[in-house]
Amino acid sequence: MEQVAKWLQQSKKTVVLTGAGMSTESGIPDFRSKSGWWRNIDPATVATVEALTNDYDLFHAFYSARFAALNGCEPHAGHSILADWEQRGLIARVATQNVDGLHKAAGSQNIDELHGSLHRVRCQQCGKQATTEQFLAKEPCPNCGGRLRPGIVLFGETLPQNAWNQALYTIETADVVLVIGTSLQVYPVNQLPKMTGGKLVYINQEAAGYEKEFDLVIQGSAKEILQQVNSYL
Ligand code: CNA
Repeated sequence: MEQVAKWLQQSKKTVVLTGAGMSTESGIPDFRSKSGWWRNIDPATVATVEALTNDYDLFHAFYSARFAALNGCEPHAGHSILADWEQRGLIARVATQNVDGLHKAAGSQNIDELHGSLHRVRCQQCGKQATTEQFLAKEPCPNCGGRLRPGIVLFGETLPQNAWNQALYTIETADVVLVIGTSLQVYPVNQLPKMTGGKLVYINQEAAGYEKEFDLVIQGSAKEILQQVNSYL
C-alpha cells in the first residue's frame, strides 16, 4: 500500500480501471463471485442481444433485478477516495466497466463508462430515449412501439467509441494504472492493462494467478485497500 502511494505521488498520469468488485461494498453484486450469480443463470447468457431479441421476458426480468439491486445503494469510501484523488491531481481519469453510475455519484468527473450506463434507457429499434419507469413497466417505446432497453453494452455489441478511445489513450500514456475489482474476463476491456508501459497494480478480492502480469498485486477489499493507500498520502 505504501508503494502504491509512492507511485501515485511520483506519477505524472495515473489512470484507474474499475469493475464490478468496486461496487460490491456498496451492496451491488458482481457477476463472477459465487454470490454474484442471478437465479443461477450465467449473466453472459442473458445480457445479450440474443436474449433481447428472442427472450424479452427473461432479459426484462434480469435488468429489472439489476435496477432493483441499485435501490438505496450509495458510493462507498473507496469511490469517494478516487474522486478526491482526481480533485488533488493524483489521478487523471477513471475508466469503468460498471454501469451503476457510482463513480459519478461520488464526485469523479473524468469517467469513461466503457460498458455504458443502466440509467440511459433507450429503444432498441429507433434509439429514442425513454425513462427507467417506462422500461420497468415493460412499456413499448412511445415513439415506435419497439423494445426498451437500458443503455448498457450487451455481450455481442461494440463499446462506445469515445469512451474506448479515451480510455485506451490515457492508459497507453499513463505512468501508473490501478486495476480495481475486475476479474479481467470480459473482452476487450481485459486487454487495456496490457496497453500501458507504466506501472501496473491489481487490487482484487481474488487475485491469484495475476502476479506475472502486474508489477504489484494486492489481494483484498477495494474499499479497505484504497483507504490504506490514502493513509500514506
Ligand atoms: P466480475 O467478472 O463480476 O468480477 C468482479 C471481480 O471483483 C471478481 O474477480 C471479484 O473477486 C472481485 N471483487 C468482488 N468484490 C470485491 C471487493 N470488495 N474488492 C475487491 N475485489 C472484489 O466483473 P467485471 O467488472 O470484471 O466484469 C465486467 C462485467 C460485469 C461488465 O459488463 C459489467 O457491466 C458487469 N457488472 C457491473 C456491475 C456494476 O455496474 N456494479 C455489477 C455486476 C456486473
